[in-house]
Amino acid sequence: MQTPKRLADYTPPPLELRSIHLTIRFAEQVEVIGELAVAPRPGRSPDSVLVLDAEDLEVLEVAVDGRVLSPQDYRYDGAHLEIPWPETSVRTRVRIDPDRNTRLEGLFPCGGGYFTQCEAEGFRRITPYLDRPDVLAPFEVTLHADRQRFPILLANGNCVETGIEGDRHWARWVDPYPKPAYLFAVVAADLACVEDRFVTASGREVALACYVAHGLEDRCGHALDSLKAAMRWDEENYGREYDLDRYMIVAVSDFNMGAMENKGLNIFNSQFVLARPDTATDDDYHHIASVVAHEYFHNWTGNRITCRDWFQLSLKEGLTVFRDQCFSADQPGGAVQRIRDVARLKAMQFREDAGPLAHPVRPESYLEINNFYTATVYEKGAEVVRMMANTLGPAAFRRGMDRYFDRHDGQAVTVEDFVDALGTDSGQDLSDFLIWYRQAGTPRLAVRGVHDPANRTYTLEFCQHTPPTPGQPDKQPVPIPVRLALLDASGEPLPLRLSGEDRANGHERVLVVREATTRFCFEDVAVPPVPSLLRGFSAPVHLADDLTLADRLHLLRHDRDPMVRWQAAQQVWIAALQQAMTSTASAGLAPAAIAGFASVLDDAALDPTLAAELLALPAYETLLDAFAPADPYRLESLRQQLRSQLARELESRWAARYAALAGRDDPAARALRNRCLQFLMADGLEVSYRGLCRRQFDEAGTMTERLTALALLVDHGGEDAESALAAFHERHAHDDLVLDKWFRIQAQARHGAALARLDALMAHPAFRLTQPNKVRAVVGAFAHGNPLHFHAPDGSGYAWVADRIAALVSLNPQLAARLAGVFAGWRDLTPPSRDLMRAQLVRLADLPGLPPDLIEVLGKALADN
Ligand code: B3K
Ligand code: ZN
Repeated sequence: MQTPKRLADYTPPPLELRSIHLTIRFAEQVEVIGELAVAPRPGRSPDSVLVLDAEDLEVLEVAVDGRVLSPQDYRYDGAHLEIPWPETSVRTRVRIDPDRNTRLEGLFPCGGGYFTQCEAEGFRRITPYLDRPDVLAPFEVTLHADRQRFPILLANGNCVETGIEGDRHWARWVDPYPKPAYLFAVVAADLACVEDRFVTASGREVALACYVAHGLEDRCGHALDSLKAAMRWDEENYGREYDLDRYMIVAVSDFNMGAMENKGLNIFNSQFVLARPDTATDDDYHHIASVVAHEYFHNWTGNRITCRDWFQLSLKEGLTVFRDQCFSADQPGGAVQRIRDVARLKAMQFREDAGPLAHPVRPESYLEINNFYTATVYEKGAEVVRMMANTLGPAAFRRGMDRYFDRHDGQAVTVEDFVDALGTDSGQDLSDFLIWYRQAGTPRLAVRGVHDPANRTYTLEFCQHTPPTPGQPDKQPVPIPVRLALLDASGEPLPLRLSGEDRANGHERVLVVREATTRFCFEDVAVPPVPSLLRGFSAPVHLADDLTLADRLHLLRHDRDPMVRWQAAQQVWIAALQQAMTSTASAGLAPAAIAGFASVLDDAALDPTLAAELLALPAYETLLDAFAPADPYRLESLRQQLRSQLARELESRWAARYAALAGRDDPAARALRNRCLQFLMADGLEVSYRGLCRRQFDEAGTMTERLTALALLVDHGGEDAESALAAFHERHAHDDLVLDKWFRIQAQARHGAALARLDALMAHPAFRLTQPNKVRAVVGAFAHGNPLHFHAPDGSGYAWVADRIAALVSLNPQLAARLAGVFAGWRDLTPPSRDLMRAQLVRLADLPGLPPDLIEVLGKALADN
């Protein structure tokens, strides 16, 4: 039984690594020679033995300080290599078997080539090493391989030498920047290369290269453009330039995650590189830009300054997500970026924070660190950085970041180091925000507004409370910055004067709620205003306000803050659902609510992208979070009924707006047009609009239009759907990435016998259980995006997913553990769903030989807290 690792047990590395030279020979078998130059750590006396991380290697030879050891002089147990204490050097020669590597950690095969993934602990599967992020060293890497099979040989840094020996060749790469092993990468493959260049602010030329499978060269343009935009943005906004002569992006089809920020040699899931208007949707374009930027931004936040230990993961991830979110908000179409980020936070992170897998942004213990690349570490972590950035204001935040880079460049540091550096120059103590890093759970912020006509005051009373989470029964208050305004009857913000101030100070303020109960009293408020709260979603909290439907519609119509408008719209839906859930009579959207949505749809001056967001129903996951424990089947059915109601009531308007946007060919118009089509295809109305939908499918000029139409057709089934699916398949049969969309749409469709369809998808020749994108497109899409069938009242959906997870456990534990997380929410359901879901967890937990990834997730999901 493995014991958890704990933040409290941190000790510095036993010695210093001066450099590493790695030689990898790709032949029938792969041999790796690791040469480490070591030095004592000042102030630490030598031990008798040194323990190196070394997983699943065949150890062929070990030499210490130049002396080759006989096998009795070292010990290897498959996980650690114990050797006599070295004075100056260690040399190991090992054999590895990448062809059997379906876990996609360490060195793995894909499409005839070899690639690596070392974060978090994959490097130990390549060579014995001190595989921990606080051990930094300059790397030199020499790769030898067959010229024909592996014409491309890449590693981090700059290529300094190459050579040819018969039908083999070699390349030597040097990365001068000391780095932890998790940022190591190599590639040996036969790939096409698309080149570009970037001139940095100081005039240095950087060669950019995008490596993809042959034939896909025309799909790299957007990734390269995004890269250049990100490079410029980091110079302009953070004063950070790129530091090597070469920046490479390599696309692979089999990858556990989105992408990896290896120094100078990013490896990407091809999903986040390849795009052409006929193969990728507007959303795909958007995600590519954001992932490319994210990995690029890591060069400073993560690579130049890295984490002391894996508990500090959010130091690089939360900060880098914050940076990529700001970048995306600055790009064309960025006006709704914040809304999309918050929608995602609410759907994923809030649920995580409310369930058995809840953990602080900086976890305190783990069994398997791969289980902590979570929405909490990433997205909530980004929210915490955002709160501190907003508290400081742009100029002081920039000074704080400059201080951070200055003070810690080349180091492996902690969250405390970051928070301290941020506040130093402006003299602001941000240490209160450390509670956000320590404490799990989403705070509930209840607010009540009281107007006193006699004294012309308006008091906002805030009460915060964070519910208990596993291992943390009692919570402290956290600082909650609330950006707010008070709107008058015409929607204009009032001047804000707090009691004790001698004059009004702006029309929007940020007030920080620090105590369990905090009151703010505003003067000169003649009539009750409508409070516009948490503008820009200024803190990651559940806001429980006492607004009426009329107040919310007032905000939806008039607020200048798009975020508040969106939150108001979401609340209107949630309130209607609340009513429908509790009453037996047919409840629905009130006429005023329908009029409110109509006014959004009719507002020709409104950015169509924003209109599309304001007209979106809350995500199913968000609803589950709001209504737990709930009958998932009923919840989704009611959600569909409300959609149908708004569809019917505004039918002619949806149709008119749809038609009016027909002449436009831009992402904003497509977003709203697709939203209109979605309502026109709601249950009850779709019979009349199938033809229109099919026409959109047939005549689409972009994947965005084609895919939305296909999804809506397939959701309802029938002949049109089948023939559209066949046409789509025929058109894209040889395009692996586009086929994923075809799989996904069918996995999410409500119509028909879902499980039979899923089985058929898995039998499709393009489906492989060893390709995570396919598994996510079928199993993941079904579990997360098909509530009616996944939560089928007989439990068959749960059993089907659990069977697939069981099949994945030994192939790819990381992916299996991630998928198993979908069952963690069993307590949010009412019986019998809750018991049926729990039964699948128990079944999985009983499987023999479970890896730590699964032991941790299943154990937590089942624990009584
Ligand atoms: N740092 C990687 C994620 C690694 C996940 C390891 N299980 C990608 C990113 O966040 O940029
Ligand atoms: Zn990242």
